[in-house]
Amino acid sequence: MIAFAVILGAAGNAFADTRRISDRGDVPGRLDIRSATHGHAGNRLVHTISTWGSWPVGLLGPGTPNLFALEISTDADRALERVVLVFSTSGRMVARVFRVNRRRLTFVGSARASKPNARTIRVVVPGARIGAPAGYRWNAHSQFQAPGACSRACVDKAPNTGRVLHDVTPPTIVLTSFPPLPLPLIPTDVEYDVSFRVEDAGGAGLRLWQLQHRPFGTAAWTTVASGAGAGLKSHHHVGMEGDDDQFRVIARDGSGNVRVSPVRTVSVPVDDRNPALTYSGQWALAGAAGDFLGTLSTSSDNVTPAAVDYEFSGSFVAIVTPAGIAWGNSKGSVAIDGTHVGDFFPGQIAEGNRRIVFSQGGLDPAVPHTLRIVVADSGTLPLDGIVVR
Ligand SMILES: [Ca+2]
Ligand SMILES: [Ca+2]
Ligand SMILES: [Ca+2]
Repeated sequence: MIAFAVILGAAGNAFADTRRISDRGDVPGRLDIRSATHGHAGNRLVHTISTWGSWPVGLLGPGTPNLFALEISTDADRALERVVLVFSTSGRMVARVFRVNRRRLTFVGSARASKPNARTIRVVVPGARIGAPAGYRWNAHSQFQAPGACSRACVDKAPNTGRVLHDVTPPTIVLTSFPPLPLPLIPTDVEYDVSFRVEDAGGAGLRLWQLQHRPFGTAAWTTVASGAGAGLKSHHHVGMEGDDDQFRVIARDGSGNVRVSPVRTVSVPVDDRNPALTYSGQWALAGAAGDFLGTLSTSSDNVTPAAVDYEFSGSFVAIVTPAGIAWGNSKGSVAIDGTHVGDFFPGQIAEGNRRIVFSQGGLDPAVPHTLRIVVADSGTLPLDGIVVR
């Protein structure tokens, strides 16, 4: 069905990283290449090839050896894995994708071809047609035959030697020290480390990563750390009690592909020993290395009964305690603005690290609120900190 032979190149792989390939007027005939481009929209690969002179669609008709081609190497060696032939039939541009095996072509499927102007072809190839690589190396090819200088076919390539990289895959970002949403990370101190891993696939390499920060509830991001290399990164953040820090990571590869990570929120509690908390009744101060700031207030006084009050502004408030069985049947009774909103039972939560044991959202952030926790049952009630957002 394809009535012509393709003069396949044996070019090596160049490491150029340009989106546009320029080529001189270096070959006789009407298909002398002037430039070629690559780009991608999602997994659709977009290529153009432009000539120095104009030519009619019918010049590339079946039964002629005249055509354009994309020669594609999807792995590390020099051999081609795919070739996309662009020619015309019945006055329409068509593109056909072939698998190349020792210079034998096997039809894979069609691609979309058009002729946006008198000198240019444009091809849109689904990435799956060439094996969905993260990146590939390619060159443009034209061949033209006519009596005279091109009686034995004139072949032009861009670039004339080697191939150019088309990296179609943005870097990957793994937020290694950030827990999954929706629970916020609760650090043990107002200073803490965040870490993440950035890697690139597709051949262009990681060019830039940026760790960005903003206070919860604000719009603008500030870059707090950046660098050029791939790998595991760590950043030491210095915050304050009551901060809600949001972080994200942006990574760009050498071809301009960009990835933006999900946003992670780190909530620094207001400590149980913060002067803004007022205690009544009998409270003791304990605490170990695992507690926020090493402090933990406890009370068994359900007779008086003991209580703690905290005024805050925000739409969300949460109570942080170490979970575990050490607290017996203790019950904390929670009121906001004088209304009982629920209870928490620290002794019924499986042993583990400190965590949010009670939370309430949907509050009006425009007005101040009062949180009151009352020791409401026998056992020892622990309080490590309070989170407000
Ligand atoms: Ca040329
Ligand atoms: Ca890439
Ligand atoms: Ca504490």
